[in-house]
This record gives sequence, structure tokens and C-alpha cells, in this order.
Amino acid sequence: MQTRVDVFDEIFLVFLGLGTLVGIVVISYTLYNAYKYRDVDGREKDEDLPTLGELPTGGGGGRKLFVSFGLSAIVVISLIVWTYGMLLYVEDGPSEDGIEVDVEGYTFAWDFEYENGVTSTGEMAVPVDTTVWIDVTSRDVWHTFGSQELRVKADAIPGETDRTWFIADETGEYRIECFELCGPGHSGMNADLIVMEEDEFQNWLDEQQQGGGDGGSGEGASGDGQQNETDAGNESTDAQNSTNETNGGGES
Ligand SMILES: [Cu+2]
Repeated sequence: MQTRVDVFDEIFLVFLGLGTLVGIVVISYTLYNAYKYRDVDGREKDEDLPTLGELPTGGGGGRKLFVSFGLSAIVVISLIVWTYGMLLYVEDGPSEDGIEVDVEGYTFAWDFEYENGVTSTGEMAVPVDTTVWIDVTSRDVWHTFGSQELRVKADAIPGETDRTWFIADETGEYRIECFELCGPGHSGMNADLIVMEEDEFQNWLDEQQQGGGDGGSGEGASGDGQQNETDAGNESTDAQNSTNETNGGGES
């Protein structure tokens, strides 16, 4: 499964490789000609040798010119076609099934809503090696959701939904940032992207669901967490655990 990181790495390497190759050919040929036609005494008369003020014909009746233009055209057109194909893949996404997450930006944080209704704020958990489709929108002004490390970015515009995808092929923590200057808190408009193994992710979802019903507001979560129906029976242990519970949401 090709990730966005793979695609952009490949494009970068191909352009770097071809650019280096063309550079080497052009510079070598320039140096070769500079040496070949250097000023020496007693040089034989060469018909191809340009004289000062004369436009060089390229020799061979323009054959060299034709070949170099032809080669350049082939290289450039192939690059355009190939890159376009790669970018179409980025547009369309992989065909494999994945998970869907609704992302909503607002000044100055990110909300995430999963398919089963679980919500979280400031923390997005996803399973590793899975296509994550995101539907990005905004509650107020223009933002841009993005994670540099995963090469994903999507505009968050009120009233519109920008759908795109990403795949994280390694577990760990990544950084989500806002990429559209949106107000005084813009630079702090970050969220954690936590990439987990599939079973870990299911546990995380379950945990969020148990602590759920609080609408995903970060501040509200700690208070409401203690009023779970499941906890109603044993209030005494509840009281002891309440301090732990208040931290529970963020620990996963
Ligand atoms: Cu912003």
C-alpha cells in the first residue's frame, strides 16, 4: 500500500535524479567544448568552429539542436505525465477500505468524530497501516488541517467539506497543525496524532465511548466522566478513583 509519503518521496527522488543527470550532461558537454575549442596556436581550421559575433548553427545542419530539443521534450513530457498519474493517485486515494474521521477546526483547536460517534478534542488516534479518510470542515473561520510528517493537508472552510486521506505506516506520535493563519491562537492550534496498532485503537475507541456523552469538549470531559451509568453502583470506589478518572481521558 503506497502512502502519501511514498508518493512524494518518489517524485522528489525522480526529479532530483533526473535533474542531476541533466546537470551532469550539460556541464560536462560545456566543459568538453570549452576544452576542445580552447585558444591554441596553430589550430587547424575547423568549419564548425564559431567565430566571434556569429550565431552557432549547432553543426550538422541543426541536427544537434534537433536532438537536444527532442530529448528535452521527451524527458519533460514523460515527467509531466508520470507526475500527473502519481498525483491522481493522491487525489483518488487507495482502493482499500479504511476508517473515516470527521475533522472540525475552530479557533483554536481540532475536534475529531469517529464513525461510531466517538469524539475527541486535540487528540486523534488512528490505526497503523490503515487508510484514514478525513472530512475536514470548520466551525468559524478558515483553517487548514495538516500533518507535515504524513504529507497530508486539507482546507477547513465553514460550510464546505474537504475530503482526503492518509496512511501512517509506523506507530507513534505525529503532530497536527493549522496551516492557515486564523487568529491570535493560530500557532498553538495543534493536536496530537497517535498512530496505534489495530487492537490498541479499538481499545482507545472503547475507552472514549465509555467516557462519552460529554460531547467531546475537553474541559467538560473530566467532570462528566464520573457520572457514567456503569459507575453508578459503586460510589465509594468512585470517589477514590475520581482523581484517576479525571486524568483517564488523556492517558491512552
Ligand atoms: Cu489556524
